[in-house]
Amino acid sequence: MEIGIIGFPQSGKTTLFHALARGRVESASQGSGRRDVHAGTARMADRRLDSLGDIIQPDKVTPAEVKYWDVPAGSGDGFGGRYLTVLQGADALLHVVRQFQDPSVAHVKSAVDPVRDVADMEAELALSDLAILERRLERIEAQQKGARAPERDSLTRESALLQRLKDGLEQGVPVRRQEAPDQMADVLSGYQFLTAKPLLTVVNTGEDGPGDGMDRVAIGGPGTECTSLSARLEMELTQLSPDDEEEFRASMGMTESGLDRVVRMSLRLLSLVSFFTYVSREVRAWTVPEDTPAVKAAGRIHTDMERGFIRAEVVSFDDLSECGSLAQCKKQGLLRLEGKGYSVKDGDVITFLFNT
Ligand SMILES: Nc1nc2c(ncn2[C@@H]2O[C@H](COP(=O)(O)OP(=O)(O)O)[C@@H](O)[C@H]2O)c(=O)[nH]1
Ligand SMILES: [Mg+2]
Repeated sequence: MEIGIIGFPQSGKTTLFHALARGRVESASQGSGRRDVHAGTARMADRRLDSLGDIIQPDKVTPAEVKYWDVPAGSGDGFGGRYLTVLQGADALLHVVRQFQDPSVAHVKSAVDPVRDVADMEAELALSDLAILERRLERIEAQQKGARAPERDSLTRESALLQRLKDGLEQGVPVRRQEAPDQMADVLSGYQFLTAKPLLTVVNTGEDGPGDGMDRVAIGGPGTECTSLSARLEMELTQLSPDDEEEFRASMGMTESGLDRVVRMSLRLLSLVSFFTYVSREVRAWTVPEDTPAVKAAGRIHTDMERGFIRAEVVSFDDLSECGSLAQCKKQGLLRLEGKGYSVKDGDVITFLFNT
């Protein structure tokens, strides 16, 4: 899973990025730009994985990972060049919106106004999509001139769809809220429109917690989520030992790490589920889209496992944690044998049997 972090200058993007990546940051240049785009990986916190470690006592526990890109932006005329390339490749976008009032941190605009920034970012994303749409519409028009009948028909259909999306965008409706015929889904996904991507809005509240107007910031609708945290506080907490961190959070009345929440909401936004494997004394978490068949889930681990798939032995995390051991689950008949087409559920603990 890859997530592009966007937001206006001084909103806290880089701070949040470093907190999520906990120091595991690489610089990557996309295209020929002078400034690097930073990428980092974060482990996906999952309490179930921790307790599987306690039950199974493996040599190694490996969480699933998510990759974040820190994409500086906010030029006012849409995303372009290498930034656009990075964002188009992302599965979801995370918009950091500044709400914290800190006189020592300059603001590029006259005043802190999260509601305005949410609207401005929507416009920025829409501008990027409009530029792509316009280029494509022009090219289609040129192609139609020399095209034969069947090809011309499909170009006409595509052009009608793109024109409709463009009209919608110009009226302020993001592509993710627009309807397109099912048979155009492939065409549409090829464009990687930014306003079609799932969007997680993270309001950076500052250390004092949410101020007024949070409810106005929350943008809604399918494919969007909204949460709040203090990027600086989360960053500082990553410097503490896990015990100290928990103690601090408890003393502040924070039940959950803001970073864990961001990861959890991202998974939900992308309709991903987690399953767990135990192989060669390693317990490991994986993520796949909801309704992934077992044989495809096996393929995530190794292509050989997909090719030689025989069956999957499945127990739910809840059953396993209740029984206390895999052997006990087997005895109680809670270990199920499932075939290729079984759709993997969140929390499944799976052993794949396969021919090599
Ligand atoms: N007071 C306060 N300052 C913050 C918070 N998050 C970020 N900052 C500060 O805001 C400034 C800009 O943050 P940065 O992450 O570089 O923003 P970016 O331009 O969006 O990448 C830095 O000085 C941060 O320390 C926060 O939660 N509270
Ligand atoms: Mg930055």
